[in-house]
Amino acid sequence: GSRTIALVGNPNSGKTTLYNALTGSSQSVGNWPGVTVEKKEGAAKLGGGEIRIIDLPGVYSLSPYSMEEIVTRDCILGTADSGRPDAVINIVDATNIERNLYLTVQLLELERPMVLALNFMDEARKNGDTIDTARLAEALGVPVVPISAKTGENIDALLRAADRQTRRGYTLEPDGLYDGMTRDILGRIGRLVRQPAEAAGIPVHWAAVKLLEGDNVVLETLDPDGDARAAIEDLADEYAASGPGDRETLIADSRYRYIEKTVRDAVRKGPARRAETV
Ligand code: GDP
Ligand code: MG
Ligand code: K
Repeated sequence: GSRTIALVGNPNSGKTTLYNALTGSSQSVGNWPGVTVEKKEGAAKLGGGEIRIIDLPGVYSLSPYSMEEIVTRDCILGTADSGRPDAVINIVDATNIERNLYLTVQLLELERPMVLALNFMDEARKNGDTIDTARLAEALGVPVVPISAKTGENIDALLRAADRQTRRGYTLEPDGLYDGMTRDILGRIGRLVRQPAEAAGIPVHWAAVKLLEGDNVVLETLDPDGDARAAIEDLADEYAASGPGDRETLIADSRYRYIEKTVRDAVRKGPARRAETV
């Protein structure tokens, strides 16, 4: 069958512009089954064949607090009716890279094949920003393709990179994403839920992240037995006691530290933007 690529990004990251550039006029719009969030699907042409493109709702996070977030993560996991996409294009606003990468690292936690589309490169260049895309790609463990969805710059290269990713099957989360404590607790939760996660077709590592955050949708989907539930709660309590804030804040802080370091290493802002941020 034909391969499927899902577009995921923050609101206003240029998703619709990219979707239109990739699919031309062959788009169809409907609702996700059972929900009122809009779903768009179309086809992009590549080398005589077609790739199915799904445009997902704009999101900042993959928590279970909004229908947009649940639709997005269910689609990527393949637990929705649309079938599991073979790869994800994560579209990122290059002029707001640090904020946009918060969604990126949550997508990396899903360990699906992915390409980062660094959009608004025309604006970033005007601002005098320089972004070391090779370094960014190495830090994140996924290809990074600078584009401008508005002008069409590098869209073909993006589609080819995404097509290559569809043949990979998975992406490995970067080693440095979590501090040692977070990694240790995640490993211990993962061992408790390996079986139900595999049975539900949910990546064990991602399940552990969500359970540590206190995600009740994932907890009820996996429905671990009473002993495992109690053990997970004990681990979450141990984690919460290890630093300031609650479990969700601690894991978010770990992500933010990784993002700050990555941006520090790969991005140099132009003179105008440096003045803005002091
Ligand atoms: P969405 O909310 O992610 O679907 O974002 P849209 O595709 O609606 O884009 C938001 C705004 O950014 C629109 O005004 C687009 O024309 C503009 N835009 C999108 N991509 C680019 C780009 O690469 N460069 C510039 N300069 N503007 C862009
Ligand atoms: Mg849109
Ligand atoms: K605490």
